[in-house]
Amino acid sequence: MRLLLTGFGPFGDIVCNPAQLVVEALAADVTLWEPDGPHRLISVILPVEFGAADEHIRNLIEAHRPDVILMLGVAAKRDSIGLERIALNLDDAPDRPDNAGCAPDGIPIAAEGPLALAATLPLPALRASLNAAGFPAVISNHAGTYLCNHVFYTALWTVERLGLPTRCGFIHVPLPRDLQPAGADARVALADLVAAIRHCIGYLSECPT
Ligand code: PCA
Repeated sequence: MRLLLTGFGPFGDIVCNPAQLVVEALAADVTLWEPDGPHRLISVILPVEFGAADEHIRNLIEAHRPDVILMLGVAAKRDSIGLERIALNLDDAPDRPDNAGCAPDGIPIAAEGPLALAATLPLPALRASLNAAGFPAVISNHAGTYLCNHVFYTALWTVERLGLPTRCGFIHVPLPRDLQPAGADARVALADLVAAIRHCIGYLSECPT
């Protein structure tokens, strides 16, 4: 399996993005990416900038034509791992400028694209597998209207435009207790998130549809 795995860097009051830490931990896991093993990884930390992240994800898909795209971002207010079902063709963050100062106010992402696109991963089966392994995971109906939704939509639309068989999904991770002030009541630690996304990679590599 050729996997494109993305995370995001810091933004707003997220000084250290757990999505970035999870991607970096998995990229460094030599048991997953043995030189002669079956899996190839392209891992990238995207900037929290609408324009730059958009260009980056399109170029990566065109250059690498991965079998699976798994994109990660943090959703600090959630307490479970969220498997995103729908990407909206909408950037809407008038009060939340990105790291380049861009604050779109209800702008379509792709003028010629449909209003929404659905993840092409087997979400209910993936949720069941995560839950059976003890990870708190739910299906979330949409990924917001900020950067995570933007790259999710752009990836799905790019795959569709190019006619690729690539399966594509977005996962929001909660803020783990290690990245919160001492005493904060978070359900998961960073190591749990790394293990959960590792579980997803294993599941997707064994389950072709
Ligand atoms: N989370 C934000 C953008 C980057 C990230 O990690 C979001 O949910 O859109």
